[in-house]
Amino acid sequence: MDYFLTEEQIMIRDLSRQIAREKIAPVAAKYDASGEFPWDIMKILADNDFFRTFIDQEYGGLGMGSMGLVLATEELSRACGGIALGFAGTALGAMPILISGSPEQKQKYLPDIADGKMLAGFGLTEPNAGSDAGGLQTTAVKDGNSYVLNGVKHFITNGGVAKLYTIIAITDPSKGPRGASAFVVEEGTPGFTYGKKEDKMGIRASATSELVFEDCRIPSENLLGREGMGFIVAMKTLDRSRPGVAAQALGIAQGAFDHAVRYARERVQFGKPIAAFQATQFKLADMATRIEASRSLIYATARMQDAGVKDISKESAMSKLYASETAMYVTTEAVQIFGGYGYMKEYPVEKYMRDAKITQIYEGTSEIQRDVIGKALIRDAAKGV
Ligand code: COS
Repeated sequence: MDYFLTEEQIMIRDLSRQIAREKIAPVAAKYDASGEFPWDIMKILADNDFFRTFIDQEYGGLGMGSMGLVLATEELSRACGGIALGFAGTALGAMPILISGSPEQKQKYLPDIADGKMLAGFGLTEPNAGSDAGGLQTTAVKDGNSYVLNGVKHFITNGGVAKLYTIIAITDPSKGPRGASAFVVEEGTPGFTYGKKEDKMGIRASATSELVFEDCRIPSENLLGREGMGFIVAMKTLDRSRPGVAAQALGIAQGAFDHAVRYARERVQFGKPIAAFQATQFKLADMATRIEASRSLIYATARMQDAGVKDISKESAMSKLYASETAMYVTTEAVQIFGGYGYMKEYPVEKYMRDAKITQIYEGTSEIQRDVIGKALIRDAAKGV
């Protein structure tokens, strides 16, 4: 397929592909086994201006928009979905500032993120508020020129390695989701500590940790947008970041597929390579078709966003739903093509299968994506669209 990418987009795609192949693939298994954070790769990404891609030019970025983010995330994830997340999770953490930060707030934080001096994280999820993002319990109480935060955020990507977090907390408990507000909290703020570091099934090179707020006082100028806008900021953030997760899923699927085709051509059974059997070819055909369908949907959604289309909730949810289900399907089939070897850690495909699973869960489960799509369809029908 030719997606008619611009020269700049081809450049970021090819550079990402090269870094993935030369720098990430050789260390993917090591970081998967150790669960350590890949600081050396983050430095390579920073040195190659990756953190500039999703930031506007006036704040030190390259302004490559959603397409830039999607292309880079896809290619990096092809080698390792976990390592790619240090990058993509920073884009997610920066998103509330990009969406609702004032010019002063953008000037304060975005250039350092663009320079790769600090990673970012997004704090929405709590132990009792996962899919039900409206049920947050973390509070931010106004006190003079400050807000005082109390509560726990958990399963936070880049938790413990990021220096800056965008946090959604309740400022008016009487108003439900309309009582939430968005804030920036910097590492080292008194009253802000890291809790449990998670030991995960997949994406093990990605850091996931709890953020604990105990009478954590932050200046009122850390409020993003207006009080009460936090839930909307969170939903808009997810609308824009879900194509990124979809791209991560796409990269994982493509990576597993690459290994499966290579293996099918080499593995000889019954006197010929298993790629010569129709049973294998049909599997590869279905895998490749779903991968390409995911790519088409994701790129189309990213282009809608970059063209300034305001409401991309439905398309964004469709991209994430379809690509993550595809990643699970393709990686499982890749393990099947490898047979017994596929089940062994000595071979690369079982890791892809473990890494794929999270894409059906985080930034909204597949069930939540269907909920978002379904509601949008009904809304469109009511409007006669
Ligand atoms: N953009 C702008 N506004 C939005 C929006 C969007 N994408 N989605 C919802 N809103 C607005 C609604 O219009 C509504 O506004 P009003 O109060 O003016 O009517 C408000 O937000 C509440 O919306 P809704 O009633 O749909 O909220 P629900 O509590 O039913 O929750 C879902 C909606 C389930 C979609 C939301 O909670 C969600 O996305 N959950 C998943 C969270 C998630 O992805 N977590 C993963 C971790 S984050 S890394």
